[in-house]
Amino acid sequence: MKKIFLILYVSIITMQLWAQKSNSISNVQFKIKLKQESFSAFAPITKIKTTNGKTKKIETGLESMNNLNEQFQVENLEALFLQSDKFAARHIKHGLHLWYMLTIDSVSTEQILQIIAAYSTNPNVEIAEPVILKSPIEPVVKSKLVGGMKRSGDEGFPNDVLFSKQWGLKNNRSVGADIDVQRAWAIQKGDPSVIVAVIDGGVDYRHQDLAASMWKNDAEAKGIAGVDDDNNGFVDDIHGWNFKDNKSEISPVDHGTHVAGVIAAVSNNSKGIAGIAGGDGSENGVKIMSCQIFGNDFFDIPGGYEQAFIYAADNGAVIALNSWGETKDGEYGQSVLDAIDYFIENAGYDENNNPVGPMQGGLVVFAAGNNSTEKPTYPAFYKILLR
Ligand SMILES: [Ca+2]
Ligand SMILES: [Ca+2]
Ligand SMILES: [Ca+2]
Repeated sequence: MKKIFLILYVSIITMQLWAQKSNSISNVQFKIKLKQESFSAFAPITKIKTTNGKTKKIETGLESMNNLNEQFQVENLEALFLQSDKFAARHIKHGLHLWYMLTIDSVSTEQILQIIAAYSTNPNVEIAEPVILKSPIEPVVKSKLVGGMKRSGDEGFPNDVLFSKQWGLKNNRSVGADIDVQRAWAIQKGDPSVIVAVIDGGVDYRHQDLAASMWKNDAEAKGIAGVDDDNNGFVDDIHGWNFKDNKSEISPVDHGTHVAGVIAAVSNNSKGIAGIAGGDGSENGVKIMSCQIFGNDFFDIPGGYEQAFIYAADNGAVIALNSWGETKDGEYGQSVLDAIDYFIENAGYDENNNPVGPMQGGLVVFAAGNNSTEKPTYPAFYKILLR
């Protein structure tokens, strides 16, 4: 399996010059993590003040937090992570149940930082942090390099019509410009037991070069529409989940589809490109689970990032592929890192901690960005990731 990791790791290196959008944090939402000892008394309910009939009052069972909620006119307070009966024990072990997202009326950046500071000093709060906006890492330079030049002995594989343009995989003109993929393919071309979660824009799961590589949740595919057939908390999640709109239908997005194609476009099918782990022509490459966090508009979806890692781990993915980053250099959301830690520790295990799938423990890959900066950009800078 290490060979698969290497193949995917190298695939990230091949991604070209990238840029990131300007720094920013949400002006309407922020996150808190309760202290464990405060959780038993925490019981958030929303009341509507009768004085004017409009102002919401979020009561929590914790007096000092009620006061903060009232002072800053908190409009909504809800769990950041979906509660799961099946995986409750390991969710609680990782403290996922302690995270909440709070929503207020839009304020200035300076004001929301002051509000977050006030929550940080509350005796019931372990962490209060902003929602740092994220953006996909996008190509900004087109290469004129060419590739696909086969060596003697390579004849016949792969036969994909666009392989000659995949200079990042195979290139005999510019030394070091490729990943010399055919040497890797001599060892391993992919493995359908490996499920790769593409946490990105939605993957075009009907695409002629991707349809056969999509992960399929059989219980839902063969189940009843509108029913959560596998009782995983997500209704009709056949190929993944659309966290952007919180629904089952995946909206195809160029960026996510591109990333999925690099990994697992069906190889040797005479169509399109060859995926790096797209199999040998028998549709036996790795499988793609689409965890959609971006749309074509690339707006940030607070909360979906964290939840995507949990969904992926709890539903069989063992590799999480990410081509996005925080837009604020050097800063990160601890909730995102907690979700990454969860994936790394729990992927490949069932709810009873029994090994399932091709490997135990998940591998998280992030694009490091390529904007010629020495500044750390998270989550790629997180020390336990491949990047
Ligand atoms: Ca389901
Ligand atoms: Ca269903
Ligand atoms: Ca192909």
